[in-house]
Amino acid sequence: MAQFQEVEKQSIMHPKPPGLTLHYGTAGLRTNAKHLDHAMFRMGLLATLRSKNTKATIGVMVTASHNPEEDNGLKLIDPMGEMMAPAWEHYATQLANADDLLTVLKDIIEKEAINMSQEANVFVGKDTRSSSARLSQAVLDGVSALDGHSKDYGLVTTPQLHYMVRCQNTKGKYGEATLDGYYSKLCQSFDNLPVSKLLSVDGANGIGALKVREMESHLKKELQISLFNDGSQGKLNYQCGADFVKVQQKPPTGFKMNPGERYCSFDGDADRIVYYYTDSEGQFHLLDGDKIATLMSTFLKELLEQAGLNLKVAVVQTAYANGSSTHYLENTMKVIVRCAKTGVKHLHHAAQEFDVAVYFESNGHGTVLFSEAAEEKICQLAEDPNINDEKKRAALLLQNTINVINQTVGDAISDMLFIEAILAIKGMSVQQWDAVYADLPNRQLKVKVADRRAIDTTDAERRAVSPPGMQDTVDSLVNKYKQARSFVRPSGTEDIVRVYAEADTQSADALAHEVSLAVYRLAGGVGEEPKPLH
Ligand code: 16G
Ligand code: ZN
Repeated sequence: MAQFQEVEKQSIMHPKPPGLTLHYGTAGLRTNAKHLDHAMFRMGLLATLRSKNTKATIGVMVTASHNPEEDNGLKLIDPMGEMMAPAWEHYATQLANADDLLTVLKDIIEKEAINMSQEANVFVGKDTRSSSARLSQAVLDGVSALDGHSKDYGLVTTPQLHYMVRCQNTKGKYGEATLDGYYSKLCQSFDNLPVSKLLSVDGANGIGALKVREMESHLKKELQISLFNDGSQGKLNYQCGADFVKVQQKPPTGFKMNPGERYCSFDGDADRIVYYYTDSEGQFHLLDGDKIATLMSTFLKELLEQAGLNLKVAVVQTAYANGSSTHYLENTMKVIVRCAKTGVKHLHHAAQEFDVAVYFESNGHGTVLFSEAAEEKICQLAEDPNINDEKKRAALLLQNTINVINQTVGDAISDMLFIEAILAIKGMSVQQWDAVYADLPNRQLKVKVADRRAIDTTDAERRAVSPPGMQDTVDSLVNKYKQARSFVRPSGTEDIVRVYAEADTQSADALAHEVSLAVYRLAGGVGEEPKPLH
């Protein structure tokens, strides 16, 4: 077939470095940008096949998110704007590593019974990394090698590309598949909300900064944004951004904070956000994904009650969610809480089972999902002329919330607008938000092992089923501490085992260390034995 000849010819321009193995992991492909050209070309091929297979537009985002600027990677986006179905991740890995490209390609076509004469459409976007332009061209080459149509959105945030894909495949029902469409949808609903405060935004020197700037003209005066780490000087994700702030528990380097003011940080592709402030004693306070989920779910639950709508609100977290947040949500707010495996797609999937579900990872990636039935009920109520003012107000606020939220994936820009609206509507300061519950002291550590697959987990990663004795040891260590919890899991992005521990005091550090030692001894630790933190 002519198509395959074209693939063969073009693939010579995108050779695979010998001996390199890539893995399509939790959030797509990722490695040093130098080694990615062939993989990008091949993912262009895969996206085209996926498009033929689903008879819908597929998205390809070139980014390595919160990772160093020297890295790059790619995320594939399915028709409704969700991350690519796990069954296809395996094909992505196979294709990226194939020595005989055509054989693997034909194999996928046969297995999925893909009609090669079906039209294909692929949307492509990229972040601000210096390698992204070249790598996104390789993706476009892959699409055209299989006769697919492509649309290059150029510089966009990851969630913006997710949004475009969904708009396209719902024929505009979700919105217009342009940046203008995105800003108008989010900002229009925002216009109806009372907001008028200053917020400082750390753009991680990345795409989020460019896009916040672009959005400002749509925002009118409701929200005053002061942008820092806007990419004009600093390096992407370096000493700044959501991941740095969350992991280091401190503000971006070199940035002076005013006590009591609100700050937030995006990550390098603007799909994560965390908030923070310093108090009058200069103490730093972080409001992570757990605090954000609490704020959003509380707000939504109250509005649904005021509107008299019988819709269930759930919060989906991961094992990393601070125990205090889970306790508060279950016992004080009385919302349903579910725990999912780490990785956005797992949370998203779990959230789809509820009327209204807020999902967040502690690291700041999250959004809200409304079921179709829930959206319909809310819209009907908002248009009902026979309801009282309180119900009307609640229904309209819920309707605006649906529009301000990017339901396809966690979106720093959309989350920021929603959080700002909630704080304004409730007349709540960042300190009051923070005071809703107090985080339990916690610690995360990494352990190097010969093979991280030695650890296998169950119960949304909260319990280890192998190696033998691992979970019993963790249990007995946890028992020595008060209000303690700990778990171990193999990382999905690095060749290590992660350890998490929390307790009523900073003795969480000691617990995390003891559990690390147990991992080192029972799961084939390599290098030096973990040392105590203090
Ligand atoms: C990826 C995931 C993130 C998760 C992290 C865990 C997406 C878009 N990103 O970055 O959600 O928290 O992996 O990494 O799914 P780990 O497995 O190394 O702990
Ligand atoms: Zn990201």
